[in-house]
Amino acid sequence: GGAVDGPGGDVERLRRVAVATLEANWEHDHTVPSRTLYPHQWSWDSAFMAIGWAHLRPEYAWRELESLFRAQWADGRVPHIVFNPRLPVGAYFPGPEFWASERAEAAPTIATSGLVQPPVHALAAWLAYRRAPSDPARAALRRLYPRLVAQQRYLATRRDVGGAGLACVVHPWESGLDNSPAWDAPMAAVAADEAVMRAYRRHDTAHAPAAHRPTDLDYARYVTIVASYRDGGYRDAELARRHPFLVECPLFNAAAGAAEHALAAIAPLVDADPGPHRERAARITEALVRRLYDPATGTFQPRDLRTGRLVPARTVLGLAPLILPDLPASQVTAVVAEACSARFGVAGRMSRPLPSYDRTAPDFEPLRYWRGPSWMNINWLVRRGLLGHGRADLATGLGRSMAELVATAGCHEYFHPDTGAGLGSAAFGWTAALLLDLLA
Ligand code: 9YW
Repeated sequence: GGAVDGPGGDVERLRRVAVATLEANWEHDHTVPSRTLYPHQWSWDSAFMAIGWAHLRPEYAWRELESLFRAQWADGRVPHIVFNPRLPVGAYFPGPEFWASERAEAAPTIATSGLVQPPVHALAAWLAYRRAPSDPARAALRRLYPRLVAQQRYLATRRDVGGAGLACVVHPWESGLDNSPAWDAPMAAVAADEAVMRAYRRHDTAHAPAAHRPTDLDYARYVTIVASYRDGGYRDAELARRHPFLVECPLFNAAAGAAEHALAAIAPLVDADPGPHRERAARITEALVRRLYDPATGTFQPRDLRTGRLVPARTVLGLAPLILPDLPASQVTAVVAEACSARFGVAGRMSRPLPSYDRTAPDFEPLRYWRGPSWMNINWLVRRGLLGHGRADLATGLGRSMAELVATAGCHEYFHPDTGAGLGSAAFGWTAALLLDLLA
């Protein structure tokens, strides 16, 4: 280990903060992202938690992933929220009564949302196993493998709305980067007015300043898009004809590609054939480059299926394809250049943390959630990508910057991209989990 150097005492102190945060967020069979803001189980959060638990209590990594996949739908989708039935109504908006998953044919008995999130779970399972291989870990992998395969199949078939070999997201929440400027153009086409929200009470703005969160108009549109999907029984047939938001996202699809690589590594351990996973991985990488790489900007951009056009905003989503081990050399070079540009500032010694959005853009907002602030999970993914492509020099700079953020501000949800001040929840699960992985 030792991704972060410096006086051993500092690293020990950081580790203790991360361990305490993770332990405090553990809830019978999963880890909550935040006790106040997000008290249920979130999908990609759980994958990151498992990566962290593997360093501390490997059995929790498997409980975390297995509790999430128990809520998998019959069609293979892994819901982005699994609701904890022990919590009171109103603990989160939109809650189970809004999603009404029990009315959908494919849904499990436990209440969930009907959306998905980036499929980083196979990668998490592989990393957790590699960190702490054991017989029980292998048995858990055996149980998870068919579920991970079904998750991939759902995305590759029902969600390939564009028919070009990429999965599309049907809601900004599915990207994991809710109010990223990447979604401004496709969201502008969603008909909604703020009056929609008068019927509901937001939960997030009771726990965090409104200026650090999506706007009411964003929420009105979020609710409108979910209602449309829900009222169609969360079915994916003919989405192109009837759904208001359909986008191919570079991070989401890079995660799907990385998942196939992870499944290829897992397959021999569960007596399965890695061949088909390698083939699918290659096809996803090829489709990503063909559909979402823009030679004019030298980065990856989402494609709005409603207009057929690439979204112009340059967000950190464009750097995510670096996590693909088979990304062609010319795209690696271009994306590393984008990461190192003044827009994102990655360097062997970083003067400021990696932002979620182009810091030279006129609408860069250093406080507002995914429109500028720095996030540990994205940093972790980009760092992994840099390491995988032989840029240990840059990965070291990014790793130091990540550790410094937590050393100064604690395990916050996100961080001010200039000052490093902590924003959002002060005891955030994936910040702790991924810090543990960084320090290991
Ligand atoms: C919300 C839990 C989730 C993350 C998402 C993040 C946020 C929920 O919190 O979404 O209320 O906006 O954007 O990536 O999984 O941590």
